[in-house]
Amino acid sequence: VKHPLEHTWTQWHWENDRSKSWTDMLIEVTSFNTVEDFFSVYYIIKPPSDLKIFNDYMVFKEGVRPMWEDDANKNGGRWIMLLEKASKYFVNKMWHDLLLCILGECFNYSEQICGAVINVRNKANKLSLWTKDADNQQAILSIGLQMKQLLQLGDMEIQYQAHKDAMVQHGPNVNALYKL
Ligand code: M7G
Repeated sequence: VKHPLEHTWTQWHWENDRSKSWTDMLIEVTSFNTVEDFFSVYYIIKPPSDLKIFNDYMVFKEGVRPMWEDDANKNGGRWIMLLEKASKYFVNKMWHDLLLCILGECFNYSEQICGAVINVRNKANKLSLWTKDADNQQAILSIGLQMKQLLQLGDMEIQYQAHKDAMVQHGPNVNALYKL
């Protein structure tokens, strides 16, 4: 008997290809709703540390596309952590641990969670946790504090950015609504 997850989740992959638009570079890989099926996906695909620069993994609740435009994300935002000069081991561990936290419904406001993203980039990889409502201060702060505790981030900073701001601002200039 497999162990059911509370939700069905979808694994996505994004790979940069200059000839395509951002949304066309997004590929829906597979969905799973048990612990066993999650791990069979997790161990078949490459760990984030083996991805080329300009690749992303996304794991979102089924039915939520991992983009700002989706109804579940359009009023939301993300807690983001920069993984600068992090070892391969640390990058993979953070991605693994964040996935287990969302799949295992570890957050008090788990209904606010849309999904998790890892962006593999030149300067720094970025790990983020997407939430539904950028106006729900109580939920956002609770989720951020739990993310820091569960991932044992210590004094590593995480920032909350609204997707509405990320749509019009870029890179390091995106306004942070909260910092923890
Ligand atoms: P990024 O990949 O989140 O960060 O966004 P990066 O700057 O470290 O590469 C890079 C660009 O991808 C954005 O400026 C957008 O043009 C596009 N992009 C990223 N996201 C998350 C979205 C999205 O959800 N929807 C759309 N339409 N474009 C996006």
